[in-house]
Amino acid sequence: MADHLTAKILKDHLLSGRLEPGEEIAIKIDQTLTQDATGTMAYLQFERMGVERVRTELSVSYVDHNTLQGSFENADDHRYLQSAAARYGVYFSRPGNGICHQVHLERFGVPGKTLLGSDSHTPTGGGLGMLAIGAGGLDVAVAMAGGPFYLNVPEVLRVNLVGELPPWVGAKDIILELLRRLTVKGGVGRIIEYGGPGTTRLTVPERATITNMGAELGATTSLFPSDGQTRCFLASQGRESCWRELRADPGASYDDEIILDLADLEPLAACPHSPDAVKKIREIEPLPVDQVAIGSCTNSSSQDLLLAAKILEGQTVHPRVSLVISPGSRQVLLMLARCGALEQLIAAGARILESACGPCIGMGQAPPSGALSVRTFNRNFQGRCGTADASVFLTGPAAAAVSALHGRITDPRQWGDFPLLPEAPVIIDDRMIIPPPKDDAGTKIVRGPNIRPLPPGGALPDKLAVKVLLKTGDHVTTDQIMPAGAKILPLRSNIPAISEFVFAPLDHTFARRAREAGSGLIAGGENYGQGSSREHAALAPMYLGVKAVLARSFARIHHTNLVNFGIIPLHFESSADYDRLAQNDLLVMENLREQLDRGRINVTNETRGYSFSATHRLSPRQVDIIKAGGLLLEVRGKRLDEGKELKQ
Ligand code: MIC
Ligand code: SF4
Repeated sequence: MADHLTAKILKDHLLSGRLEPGEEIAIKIDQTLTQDATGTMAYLQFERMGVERVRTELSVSYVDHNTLQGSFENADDHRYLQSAAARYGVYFSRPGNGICHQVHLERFGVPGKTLLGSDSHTPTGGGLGMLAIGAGGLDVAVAMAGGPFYLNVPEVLRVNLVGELPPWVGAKDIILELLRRLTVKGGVGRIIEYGGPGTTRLTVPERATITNMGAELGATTSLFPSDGQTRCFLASQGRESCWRELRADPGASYDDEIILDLADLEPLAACPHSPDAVKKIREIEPLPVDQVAIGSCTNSSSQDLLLAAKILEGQTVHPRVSLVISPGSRQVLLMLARCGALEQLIAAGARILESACGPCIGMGQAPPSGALSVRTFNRNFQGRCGTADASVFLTGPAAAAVSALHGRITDPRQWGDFPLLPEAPVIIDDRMIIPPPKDDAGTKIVRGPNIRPLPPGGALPDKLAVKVLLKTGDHVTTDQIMPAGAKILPLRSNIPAISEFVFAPLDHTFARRAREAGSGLIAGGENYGQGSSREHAALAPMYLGVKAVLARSFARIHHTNLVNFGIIPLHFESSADYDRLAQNDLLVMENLREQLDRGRINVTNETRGYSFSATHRLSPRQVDIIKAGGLLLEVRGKRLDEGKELKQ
């Protein structure tokens, strides 16, 4: 039978279940990655499992998000992560070494392997032909302990790339065009597999820009074949021996297919406040620009930054614009320094930031009030940049650099003929990656005062009588449920403290009201919980007493995170049921355990005097997790593998 690439990798890693769309399967995870903002919690959970060393082929702990050290919290977490990595056999990428996805692509990714990461942009690795999936920290902790990763078999959408990109049109425009066509929920329940003649000229960093932003489509992951481009990239990283050819069999059939003619594309931008609000740049120019930010895990490769440097060479950033640049990795920064591009950027007035997430997650560089910021990033949700009334436009690096010069959003084609770019010098430098010692050699784990114990969950009661604490619209992001930014991110390992900010961007009274109510329910619209993988968007509401979320539909990672922390994700059966419900209504669900087994839950709205049915999309395994009060409680006493007991 002719298999697509997704089927080949899934078959190689299948532990249980059938490869039929919608079926729950368990797969073996070869590699894991964590980053500091989700990692501290993931290693605290891993510690609870009582496993001596990680059981993956490779696990890496990155520090790239919480790098502003305004006080002791982030530095304490970094020290905890470094000691936990040494203790449990994990590579540690030190602060300043770069953004997890860029460094993983450069130094660790291997075609055909599975990668599970506690960050929603883990699919960046699909640019190398890996099956790379984002998940909550607890799922990654289980994978580090040798446990399987469960997922519902997604449909596979083939994107057939044909034709050739015109000058000044890049990888970012390809993924923005897909976002325009498919929207932020177009990829939900799907893996996007790229193929066709248009793929062959795309380099691995370009492919990684595209697979990175598959997360914005809501896709489980995205992947490219492993071909000559892949080999060439791995060779440039001194890792050609990891290469193997991987492609779909001729004649493989897909659940759906779209054709994208690259020749038809032109420079695009995602307009505020959603990555799918895509327009042609020439239709929105010449809006005045206050800030330009080049970097993030989407567009910070040497190729991207060499292009920006060439555009800026010998010129000066417009007086109104603050231009900030965060190279994706220390290797990229070293390379810019060696070939002179760094000097060009500095001379043009760029403010060079460290190789980290930085402004992408609101860690500094918040734009001024009411400002317009052009960013090469992947998310432009309102307020994520740190300024509630700022407008963020997402573009490729060429449009960003040209806009920084003009002080207005500008189609990069106005710059002139596409410049000849210098060859990037080869630099391989792993000195900021600390390999784990052969054994734990008595490593002591160091915990600062910011690291608080995990809050306990509790077994599911048989009756719930809960108030609707909040009713939201569609596409609520995890940035809205559990905001990030320089003030809140340092509290990621302190759930009591961070829970004060739950839903703060939507309703700053939420935490107080939830505490007063003691327990409650959230009513959501479509695609509830899109965006970040942060399990804090489930863990902190759980801490505040949220027992269930009743929504029209959910984003994949958040749905799993809710289950993992014992919050029941329920679906409205009809839009009329969603419309009738109001904040503060009292909802009662009886015989909950039995009703969960049946898949349909009768809900009585005591306040308004009517009943309706809700459903769920939980597997029997997930129903058991919910009944136990969450995954950590459910795995207690269970054998994960090789007869090793998991401790609670
Ligand atoms: C993001 O881009 O939103 C983050 C910050 O990288 C998150 C992870 C987190 O919240 O720590 C993600 O994408 O998963
Ligand atoms: Fe970091 Fe931004 Fe990428 Fe998230 S999207 S990993 S915050 S660079």
